[in-house]
Amino acid sequence: MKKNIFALEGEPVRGAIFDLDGVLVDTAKYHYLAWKRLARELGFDFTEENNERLKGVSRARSLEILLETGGLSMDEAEKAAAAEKKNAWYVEYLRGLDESALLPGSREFLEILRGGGIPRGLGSASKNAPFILERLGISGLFDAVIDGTQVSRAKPDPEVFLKCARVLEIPPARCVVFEDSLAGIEAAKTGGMRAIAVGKQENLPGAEKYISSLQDML
Ligand code: B16
Ligand code: MG
Repeated sequence: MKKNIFALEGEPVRGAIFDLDGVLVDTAKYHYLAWKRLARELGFDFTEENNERLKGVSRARSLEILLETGGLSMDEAEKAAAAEKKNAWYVEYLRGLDESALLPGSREFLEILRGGGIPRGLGSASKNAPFILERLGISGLFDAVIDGTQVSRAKPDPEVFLKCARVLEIPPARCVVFEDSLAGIEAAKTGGMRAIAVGKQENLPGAEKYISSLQDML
């Protein structure tokens, strides 16, 4: 393995934490199909541009943004039912997911880290994360998986990444987080971690390094 695979200045990184959607896999299109279907049922159109606001955001908050877009309101029980309906459609779409949905370099980079003795964690807002990892055939490459069912505060709160670092038994300052959302970059930094952004600097200010996919880490 290369000496400093992360190519970051300062203290050597001892652990890597990955966001799921947008970093390891592109499930945004399935989220979009399901939200669009819900919007259609509610009587309005939800565009791809509208969908950008949902990336990295929790399911409950995503629904609020969708309702805002359509100029609608719901009580708590209606919201719970609508979110459940969207999720059932989303999970149905996920059944078509397989290894080919992995973003470039994902498996290879995880394997390089494993070979180099660098522990790997997952820190995702998605409550479907374990199922998605299973479908992608990469569950076995992680030492810790923290998902939306294990946190009470969504990104940009650092809870998901701090819990992950704790399970990996690595101090936050020695972990690097790979993220594609602004909320996620903020969460990593608030948690005292290093952040590598998958995306462009103008959209994701504040990271230490920018890559277009994990392929750039190979
Ligand atoms: P679920 P990440 C996030 O995953 C997605 O980016 C976001 O669009 C989604 O609303 C959220 O998970 C919740 O997902 O409905 O499956 O619980 O980027 O944090 O891996
Ligand atoms: Mg993401």
